[in-house]
Amino acid sequence: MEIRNIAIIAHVDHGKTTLTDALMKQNGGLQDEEISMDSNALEKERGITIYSKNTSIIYPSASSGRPVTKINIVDTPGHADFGSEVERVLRAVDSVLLLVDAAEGPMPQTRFVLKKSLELGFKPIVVINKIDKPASDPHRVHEEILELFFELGANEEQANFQTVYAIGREGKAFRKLGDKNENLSPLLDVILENVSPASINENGKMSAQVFNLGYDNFLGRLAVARIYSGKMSSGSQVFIKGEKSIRGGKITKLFSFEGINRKEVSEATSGDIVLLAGIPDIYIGETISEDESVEQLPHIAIDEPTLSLNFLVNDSPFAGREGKFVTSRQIKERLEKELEINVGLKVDFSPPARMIETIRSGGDQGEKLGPSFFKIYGRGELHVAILLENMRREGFEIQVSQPEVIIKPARPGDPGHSGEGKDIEMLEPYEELVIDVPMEFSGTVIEKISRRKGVIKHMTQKQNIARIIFDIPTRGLLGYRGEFIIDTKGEGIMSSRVMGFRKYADGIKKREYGSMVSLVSGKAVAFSLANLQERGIMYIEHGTEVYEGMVIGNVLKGDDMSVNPTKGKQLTNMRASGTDEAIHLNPAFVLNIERGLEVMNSDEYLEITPKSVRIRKKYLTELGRVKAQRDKKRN
Ligand SMILES: Nc1nc2c(ncn2[C@@H]2O[C@H](COP(=O)(O)OP(=O)(O)OP(=O)(O)O)[C@@H](O)[C@H]2O)c(=O)[nH]1
Ligand SMILES: [Mg+2]
Repeated sequence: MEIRNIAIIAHVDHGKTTLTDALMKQNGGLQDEEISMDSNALEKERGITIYSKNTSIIYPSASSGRPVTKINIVDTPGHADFGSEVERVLRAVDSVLLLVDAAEGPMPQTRFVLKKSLELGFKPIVVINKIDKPASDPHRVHEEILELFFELGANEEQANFQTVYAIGREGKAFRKLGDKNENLSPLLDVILENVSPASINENGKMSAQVFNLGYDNFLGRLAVARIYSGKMSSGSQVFIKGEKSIRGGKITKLFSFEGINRKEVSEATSGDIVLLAGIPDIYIGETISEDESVEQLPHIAIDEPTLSLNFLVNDSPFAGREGKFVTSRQIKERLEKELEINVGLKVDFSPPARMIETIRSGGDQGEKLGPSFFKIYGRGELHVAILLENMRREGFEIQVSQPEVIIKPARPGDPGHSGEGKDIEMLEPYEELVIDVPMEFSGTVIEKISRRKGVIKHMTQKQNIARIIFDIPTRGLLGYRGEFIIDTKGEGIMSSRVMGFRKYADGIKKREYGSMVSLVSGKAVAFSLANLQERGIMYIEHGTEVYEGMVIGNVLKGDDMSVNPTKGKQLTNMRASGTDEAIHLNPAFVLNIERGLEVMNSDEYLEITPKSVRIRKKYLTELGRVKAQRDKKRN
């Protein structure tokens, strides 16, 4: 059977997974209506794809009388934080479907994934999706895509791309606007016409390349690999060639993708995408081959992290109340497991070995726990937040410091160096930021972003919506999302992605508000919150338990402010009914991990437990904070 290998790529939310699900439903890959490619719990909850995943369909159906083909499809995540996944996936396929929302048009991630595809020499098939949207404008979007192809240096053949129109949610595709059709066959036919069959070099020596990793509790590390030649068989001895080592190994189990499921097979042939177990230290980009003489396939680059933060043992006064896993050793083991599959993540397990004594609730007291924090390097706030969210659901308690962007030196001639002068320059990550806002908000937004060192690259207007494209240091963008939502009354859309490291920008002004810190421990009461909400936005509600040093809200004007949120009204003997109802509390800005990472300050930790997310001062007492300030000034 012939095989075609494609990936579906697009900006976040342009409909990749919905289209993949529909392809599976119509072509026998999915019997159960409820099953989706977004199978992970967090993916379901958030409606975004976090991990790229493989599936396959058979088309046309055996009953059609036409020759059947297996189409391996990789559904990729659209969020920029997971962009490095896409880059790897592209190396294992022969073509891509570039989905573009018929109303939004090309967005930052569209540009990124298209650029990578063109560089690899692919001839993308463009799918203008969601043409059912009232605001859709497929003609305009087609023009914009064509412009983007040219701008990214597409050659003539690439720029002469095939376009298919689709309503992924209804499982319909059309070769031309205005066509009538009830299924996705036109898209599949275009794939068969345009994507060459995966090279069937069955008689050559086996060689395959790993482009994704997985983990199974019984089988250990798994590798997803594309076979380029020969046959791969279960139980066979193989050679592995990587950047650092050449070694032997044995494939203990082999699976091929059948729909969304993996099916154990004894053998797979050139052109197919397989999952294999048995090689515990296998890594992205490594070549698996029959014997040592087979040439190593070109290396696959992995994007560098852009920000870092520390993971610490939770030592807040409420530590150990909710979590099952709280020690440094447990956190370390969990991070080691994460590194098995989370390729964009790096962890430094050996920061200064400050020993701490932690008292575990009910556990052995004062156990030496080793280094008290680990330094985590990630691809963005969401990348880190997803890891933390998974950990808390598994029962971990943890504290983290404020994310900081990675700053690195560059010599003249190094990538990112401005070329001005001969000095070493410090570089920081920059992003391309695309903003769509109603015209009336554009002034405020431009002003705020300029203060954060964003520079306008391009500005257009359609109807009443301005689209503004900026270049901005990641550092300037950190913590801005929440403000943007408020400033645009929830009507703005912002989206960005890291473009690379460039010269460090001086003088970024961001934080204009302070923290409201509790002076006491106890239960917050409405009476006192009603007064405090005059000064800022509260993160807690009536009845929330607080501790000394916990941040319970922000202060819109000025510096930090210490307060007592537990102070009730003077009790009188007489119960004046009705008076309490007069207290009007604004809804609290309840923290979740992403919001917390965004609004926390550098002298604070975010405390994460299975049930709570709190911000706290590193130094819980006011005296401690004053001393720390003084020491800082002295040094
Ligand atoms: N109007 C309309 N909405 C659609 C269509 N296809 C998908 N959607 C909606 O668009 C949203 C995003 O769809 P997904 O399929 O999750 O998008 P995605 O590209 O996989 O998103 P990420 O994986 O997070 O990048 C969902 O709310 C879908 O219901 C369509 O054809 N028309
Ligand atoms: Mg998706």
